Amino acid sequence: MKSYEVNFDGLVGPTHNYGGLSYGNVASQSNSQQSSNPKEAALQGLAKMKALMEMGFQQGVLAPQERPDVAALRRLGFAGSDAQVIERAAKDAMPLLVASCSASSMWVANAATVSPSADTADGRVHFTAANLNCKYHRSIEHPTTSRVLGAMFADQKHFAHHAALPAVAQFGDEGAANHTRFCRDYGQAGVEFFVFGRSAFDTRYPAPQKYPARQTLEASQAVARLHGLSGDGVVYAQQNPSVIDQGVFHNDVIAVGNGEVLFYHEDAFLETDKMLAELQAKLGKCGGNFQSICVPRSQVTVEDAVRSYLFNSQLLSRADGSMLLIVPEECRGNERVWQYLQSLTSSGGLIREVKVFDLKQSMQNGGGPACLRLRVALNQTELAAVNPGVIMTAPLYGTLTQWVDKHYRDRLSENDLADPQLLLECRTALDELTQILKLGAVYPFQIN
Ligand code: SUG
Repeated sequence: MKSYEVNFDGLVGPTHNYGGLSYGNVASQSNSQQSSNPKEAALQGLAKMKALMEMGFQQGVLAPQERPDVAALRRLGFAGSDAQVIERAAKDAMPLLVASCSASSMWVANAATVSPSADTADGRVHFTAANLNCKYHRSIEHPTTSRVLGAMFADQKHFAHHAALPAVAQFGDEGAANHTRFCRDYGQAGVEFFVFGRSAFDTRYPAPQKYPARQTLEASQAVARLHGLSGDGVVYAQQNPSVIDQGVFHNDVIAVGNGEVLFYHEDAFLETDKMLAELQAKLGKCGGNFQSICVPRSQVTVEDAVRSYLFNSQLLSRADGSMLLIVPEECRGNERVWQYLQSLTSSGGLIREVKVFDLKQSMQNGGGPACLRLRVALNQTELAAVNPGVIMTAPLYGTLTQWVDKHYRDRLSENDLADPQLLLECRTALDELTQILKLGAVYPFQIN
């Protein structure tokens, strides 16, 4: 049976703004307080989805969340009507209002960890929503994420959903951004590669000094257990703490893998040789031939990687067996990175082509092409069981661009977040969206 890697991209929500909320994420901090353009952000994301669909890849869409999150503000003690909750938060605790308005759910690489059915003990596709426990504005995503994923992958014969891990730093989990799957074919058992930043319970592992390590070893292990993965099908590796301190807040800022290939920076991991040998041995047992492409620091520095998001690219397998890299425009703007990419594609290796996308609105908050997508490997039967409303088609692209044009503002600054009208605009837009994507009631305002 044929199998596919389906990319589900996060649709940027109407409150996209630059809140400076992510300590340790260089772009988020340096663009704090700039005014944003939510309409442009959403259209840039949709253009990428359309382009991939037109190239013949399976493409889906993942809905944004209800923001401002009034219920979250109520939990923090703000009371009254919805408009009063927003006004009071704006007056007394603006940072909390900003956090409750973040459109950060667009970075769906952090929505969940997904294990394909070929890897799991019960032969179903498993999803664990990420608790995103490291940042308050992201920790409020998982309940809605779970409902949206449940509405997209509803058939329990094929899909199993797990609630987010306990909401404490010891189980900090950032989802697929720290998870890669290697395989010979998407439908065959593969090796799931979990990268963590620190251990919560074992002091032998080093930790970064400056910025937080968001993912713990214990969280990765719990996800592997929940999904019923076999020991032979899992490899754990530690991120180099010094790159976290240089702004690599997720592993997908310094490495990307697909199929049998890992594309990574020389400084990305600790004990790299041991890790590569384990990946090779375990993928070998699955009939695969593990290959790695190491980008040397002499050609691309960690700073270049963080600024250009070279590794936050989508590494896609084409029908002829070659690979394509989807990179953000910022890669073209960095001379060393661009030179490296030219030599990579002309060397006769596996990666033959680079395609560049303008995702500036998302990039300014530290979200590149890979952050914007959640990969779900599915066989034909499973793909047929996915809610068809979320699979990208030319008509759906048309409907969604019109929907964005109708509902989104083209300028948003911090003061606008205090406007209770924004909440009404968002709810109207999202209510229509759930009908377009045939999701049913998934948002708090639709349920309560
Ligand atoms: O969690 N930025 C996100 C970016 C997530 C990128 N995802 C992956 N690498 N997979 C984060 O730091 C910034 C929001 C703000 O500052 O307004 C933010 O949440």
